[in-house]
Amino acid sequence: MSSSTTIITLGIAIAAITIALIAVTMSITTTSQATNQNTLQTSNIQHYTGEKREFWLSDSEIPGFNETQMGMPKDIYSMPVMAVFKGDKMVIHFFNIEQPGGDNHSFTIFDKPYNINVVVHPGENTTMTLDANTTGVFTYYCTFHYPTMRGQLIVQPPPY
Ligand SMILES: [Cu+2]
Repeated sequence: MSSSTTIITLGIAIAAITIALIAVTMSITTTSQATNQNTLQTSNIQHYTGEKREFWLSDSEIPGFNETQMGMPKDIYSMPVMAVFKGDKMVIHFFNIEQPGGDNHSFTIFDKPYNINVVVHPGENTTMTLDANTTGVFTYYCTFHYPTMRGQLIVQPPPY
């Protein structure tokens, strides 16, 4: 092999190695771009951020209920269940629809972590807000008309 042939062969070999290196580098770049894209897509998934949910609640009574015979009040809530998702902000409008001189009613939750106790007089109403930040089933009740006047607040896990 002459020295010029050796140089040419060496040159070709060096060129081939360079091209191979460039190809490998490009493929690494491409892979990392794909990884970045995947990361981006994952972080783009929407998580439930909660909604404002409004409720209109009042006192009511069980028709034909004999308080003396039953040994408990005839009073109940107009809604025995309120269901929301964790992350929701509840707005509860609570009405006492008694005639003047009638009973007081309360909306009370002492099941932790919720802590609320509001009394409304006959003919009056109030609006409460409650951040549903803990899942579970929680009892709401009227302190004046237990055990009939009560309901369940259901806070479900977020839908997505
Ligand atoms: Cu009551």
